[in-house]
Amino acid sequence: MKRFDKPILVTRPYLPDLEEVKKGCDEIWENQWLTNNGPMLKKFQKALSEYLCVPETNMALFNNGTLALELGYYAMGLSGGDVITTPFTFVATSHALKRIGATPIFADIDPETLCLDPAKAEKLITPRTKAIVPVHVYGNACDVDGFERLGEKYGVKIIYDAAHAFGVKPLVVCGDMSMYSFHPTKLFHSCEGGLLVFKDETVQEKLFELRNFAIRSEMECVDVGSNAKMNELQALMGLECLKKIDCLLDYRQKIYMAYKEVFDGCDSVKLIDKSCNKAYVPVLLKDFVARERVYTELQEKCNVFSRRYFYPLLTDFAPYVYGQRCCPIAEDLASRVLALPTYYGLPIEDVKSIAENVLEIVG
Ligand code: T4K
Repeated sequence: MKRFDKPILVTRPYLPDLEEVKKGCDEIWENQWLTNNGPMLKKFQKALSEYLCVPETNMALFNNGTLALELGYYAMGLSGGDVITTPFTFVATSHALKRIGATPIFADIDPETLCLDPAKAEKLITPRTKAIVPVHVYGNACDVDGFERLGEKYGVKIIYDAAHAFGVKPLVVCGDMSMYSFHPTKLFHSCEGGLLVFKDETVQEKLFELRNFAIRSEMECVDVGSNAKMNELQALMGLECLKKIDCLLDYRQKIYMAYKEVFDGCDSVKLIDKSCNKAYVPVLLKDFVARERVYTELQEKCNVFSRRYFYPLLTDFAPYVYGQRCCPIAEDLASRVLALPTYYGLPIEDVKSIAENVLEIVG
């Protein structure tokens, strides 16, 4: 079994060319403008609009994905209502609902995509339901047609947590709103950051106000807003990373293919192959015991730090225990899943060795 000299972490952020970043810093220093809708933010917004093919009127940038979600949910009027969502996600999906006074109701996931199952969600719709929040988990596409039908049939909003789905162009314009996280653990980042893309452009003004305390003018504060503005250094980092987005996406595909080559035909390690952007490389092990063994031995024997995304399930965490045992598929998959290292620059030879180590551990 190969032991790496230096630890291999589940992910490392892409760091753009420092000289280019310094040039951008010169511009920021020149402007003496550091945050509050500055020129670098406007440049970043324009570049994203071109890359995503979404008009600038239908997007808003934030200082992180969690606040983007929180203010997006709030602007869509979800406070005080029930919102059907998945327990198989990062805590932020549901925390942001709770923080605006909405109640997450958990429905089970599709065993193939690991995303919320529209049929399971439909069974939980009641007159209190204001929205459904599916998550394109790992960059796996949700059943967007299925959710669109539910949105039309029941008049509920469909808001995607697309934190993992940057670079998947067909998913950009679906539902009423989508949120992208630009955290450094994502394949594309702006140090920290979040983006909302929305169908109804009239929401933009509300979001711009909400991210700036809901201050409309020197004399007017119109709601209980937050401080969720992306600053100029974040925008610069985002701009520089966006220049390399095609390479970042290509490299993830190469890593994925290297894992696939080793795991192909193996019954005890099943690569989840639904991800459109290969943002993560999750595998399913035979059972909980096998997963825990791989997780521990990779660390102890190989110096490889995989992660159990997403275990425990949200419904095992204190704020959401009321949803425990409603989602048997999610419970089963969370107990067997393991995300293996993937990031730009991880040598392909190392990927093969990690995969071979995993096979050796499972025997
Ligand atoms: N919705 C979903 C579905 C999400 O997955 C997330 C975030 C959100 C919403 C919220 O978006 P943000 O508000 O974050 O924009 C990480 C991230 O903190 C979190 O952004 C992410 N999801 C979640 C899945 O993973 P941890 O606790 O695993 O992060 P941490 O610090 O343990 O880092 C993971 C690995 O990356 C470590 O091995 C170290 C390495 N790393 C990390 C950072 C930050 C680096 O090498 N350099 C770095 O700068 O939560």
